[in-house]
Amino acid sequence: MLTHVSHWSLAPTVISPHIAENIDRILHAIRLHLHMDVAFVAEFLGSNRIFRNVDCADRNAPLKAGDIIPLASGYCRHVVSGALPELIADTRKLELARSIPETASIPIGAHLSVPIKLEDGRIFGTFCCFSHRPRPELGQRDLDLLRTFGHVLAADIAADVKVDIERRASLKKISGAIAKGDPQVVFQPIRQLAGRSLVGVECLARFTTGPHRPPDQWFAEAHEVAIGSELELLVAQKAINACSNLPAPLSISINVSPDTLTSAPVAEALSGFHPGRIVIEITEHVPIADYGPILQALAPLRARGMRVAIDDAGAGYSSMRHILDMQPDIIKFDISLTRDVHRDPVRRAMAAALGEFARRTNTVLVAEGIENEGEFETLRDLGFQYGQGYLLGRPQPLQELFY
Ligand code: G
Ligand code: MN
Repeated sequence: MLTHVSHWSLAPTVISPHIAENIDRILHAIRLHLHMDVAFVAEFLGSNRIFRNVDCADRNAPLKAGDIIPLASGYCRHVVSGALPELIADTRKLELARSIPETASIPIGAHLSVPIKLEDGRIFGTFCCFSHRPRPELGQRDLDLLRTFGHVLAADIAADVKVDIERRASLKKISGAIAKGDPQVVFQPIRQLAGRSLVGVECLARFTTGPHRPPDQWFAEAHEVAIGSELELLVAQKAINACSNLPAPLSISINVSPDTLTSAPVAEALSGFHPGRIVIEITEHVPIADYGPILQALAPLRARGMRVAIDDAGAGYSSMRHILDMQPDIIKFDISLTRDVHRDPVRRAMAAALGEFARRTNTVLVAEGIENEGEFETLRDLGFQYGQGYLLGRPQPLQELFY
């Protein structure tokens, strides 16, 4: 769980594909122009260098993209510190160059290297090329060419570095919250409208760590940095652990996004509780382009007895298409439709229509966000079987629910 989070700090910068292609093209052109054997871009990573892009004349390259070599060995560190010049036409003539093991082992006869400096002065890494044989004819103009392209590379990479810095800050913030025990899970009762007896609970995430903001903003940020699904499944697992003694036949409803459903080990996260008492609430914040993969991911879970609910029906992206294409067992009537339903004939008409739809299709309806008796009675009289909301119970720790 959350493996991405624990390794974020030592990961190389994420370079976007079109920038990586640009770098490859520049390396290739420069290497041919200067008649060198190898050209590369290396990123400094703590005490290591990682070779990001390598262009090489022969197939048995002494280096390949992805190789990680300590900064302590090789030329880069010495060039950046000024101990070695950026242009070395003949490595045999410099004692420090001769003392570097790679000079003999690769071998390196001539070496050109410029630091890739970002706007803030930070050094991303180096842009280098070398030839196996000494190249006494190399001069200032060749170095200037490398420098010029070094600036082009730095400008290209800078945009990705900026995104990467923000990404790391988000990961740090989220992993910090997780380390402090977030997200915590609270449980909101779902009750029968006739008689108000408890039928299940919806598991909801809560963050106690700052910045203080609603859980959906935490999830949105986590999805932006590709750990949204891990966070969702962490909540699911915590919820299931907390519910191990939930009396039968009470159900637990767990919020899962379509993205998580199609890309993460949902079945594994939901194991450990009676599948027939699990409801998967499909929560959507972006339009769904293709329902095929979602239906495919749901099929084995449904086969084990889990039920599917469409969350927030009638709001935003949770459209009629969801209902038609996913054929849910449960439709959750959005809070925005519940609000003032007793006073607003238009909302009442919508509730009545959805009620009729549910009866004809044998779907269970749950009204969300019921806050007062007026809303409660109106929905009950329109044939809604179930509801939740502050009137019927706040989201709360499970023990308090049975207290
Ligand atoms: O999208 P979803 O329906 O899963 O989100 C439910 C959210 O709505 C939870 O954060 C919960 O705390 C909140 N909520 C639950 N009941 C009520 C209610 O009666 N009124 C309001 N305003 N919010 C509610
Ligand atoms: Mn929900």
